Amino acid sequence: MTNPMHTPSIQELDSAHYLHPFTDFKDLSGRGAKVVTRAEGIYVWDSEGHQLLDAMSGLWCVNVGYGRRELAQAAFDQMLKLPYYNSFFQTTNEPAVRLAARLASLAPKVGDRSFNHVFYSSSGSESNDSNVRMVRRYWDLLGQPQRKVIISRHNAYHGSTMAGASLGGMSGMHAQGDLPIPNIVHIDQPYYLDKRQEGESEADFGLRSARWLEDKILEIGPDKVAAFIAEPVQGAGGVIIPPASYWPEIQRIVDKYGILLISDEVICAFGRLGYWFAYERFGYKPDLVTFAKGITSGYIPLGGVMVGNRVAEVLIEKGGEFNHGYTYSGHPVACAVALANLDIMEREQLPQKVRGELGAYFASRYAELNAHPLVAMAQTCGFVGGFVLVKNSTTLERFAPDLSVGMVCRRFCFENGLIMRAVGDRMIVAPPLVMTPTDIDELMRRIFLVLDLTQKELQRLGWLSESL
Ligand code: PXG
Repeated sequence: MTNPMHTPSIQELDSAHYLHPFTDFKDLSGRGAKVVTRAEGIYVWDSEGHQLLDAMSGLWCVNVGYGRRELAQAAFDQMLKLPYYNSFFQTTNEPAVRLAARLASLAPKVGDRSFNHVFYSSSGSESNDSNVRMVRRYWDLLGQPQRKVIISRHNAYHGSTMAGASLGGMSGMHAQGDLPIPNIVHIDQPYYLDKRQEGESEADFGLRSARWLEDKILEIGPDKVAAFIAEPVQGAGGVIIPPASYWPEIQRIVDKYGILLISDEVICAFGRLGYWFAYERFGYKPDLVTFAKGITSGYIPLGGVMVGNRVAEVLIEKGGEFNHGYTYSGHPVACAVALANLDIMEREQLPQKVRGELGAYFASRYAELNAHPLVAMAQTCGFVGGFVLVKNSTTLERFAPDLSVGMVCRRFCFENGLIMRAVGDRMIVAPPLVMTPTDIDELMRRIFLVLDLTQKELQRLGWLSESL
């Protein structure tokens, strides 16, 4: 099972041939990648036998946990029956059809915004490219081709393709690719800790930050704006949970100007926030919903867009041929795995658990982190959580960004059997939805341990006073 002798040769081949995503290739090649060899439940193991509690569910995706034989069986059976066929030339396949119907039945109907159609891809990035194509086509078909601009938010993550990275608001990505592509603009994110004014309540901040959308629409000209895209809770940007007043005000604004609302739920759907789709948690009415990751719990790539009736009716009734699609749109094996994954989630009532007692237990245990002198604003929303590492938890004094305190903390995580992500000075988690209360206790024990070690290290480095 574990063969420590093997690790250096894998690492050598890795650095000789494998260019990793979002990685400084030379730096990694110097230190050697951690070789992850197996996983079960909420734990992964590396090639040296270390066990790590995976509080990131892989990359926000392994919602039902690792080692689910049913998902392997579904893939095996489907591969033998029909491993692949396309849906381009007036053909279809049963898993893709069944999954589309199942998704339509799971998506809550809100007014005229019901969801009866699905467009498939293999990833969140591709799905957001499809969104750009559908949004543009929609306005063209309605005789408003000048409506081209899609508004997004700084620090958003919408993928890594040209359109996905442009929709995203990551400055590092824009800088390397001459992005964004034309007609994509950004407003600020609703991050209370960073953007609040002196004495401003969270509720007031929620309204003010939503109105940055209205300001931008008026600046561009309302007749030129096609859509607004946002994650219900910003994930890769650091688990930025918006104030409760934010989404209702966004809804008022998109309705006032008639622009389309795209909810990018690649992270937030499929139980992550306690609902099948996250817009239900916040009560807004999107026209398009991006999904990926949790649809198959990451066991096999699959993504897509839930297309609401407002858009679908125009594309179907007026559109003629839609010149867009992927080889793997509606891949039968991926769709069969997704169906089996939804079966597990339904049978084990994972969304209900996350929005019920289990989510409440996680929220209350996680909030205990606020008592730690290094921590501020520890908060969860469903099964995502984040806090800020601060110099002083009373005054909320921050560390200088160039100290990379998050990376110091993350090093202790790895050394102490915990996978927790650092985003600047924020530490974030998105644990598998199958965590039991005992697992949550173990997660908290490990987080407190790494915080104590981080505190000692920051004091040793002289970045933190000894008196805390
Ligand atoms: N939208 C959102 C909201 C995402 O979180 C994508 C789109 C793109 O999905 P694909 O399947 O094309 O990767 C994502 C992906 C991180 C991290 O560092 C997050 C993602 C991907 C890679 C890294 O937290 N989210």
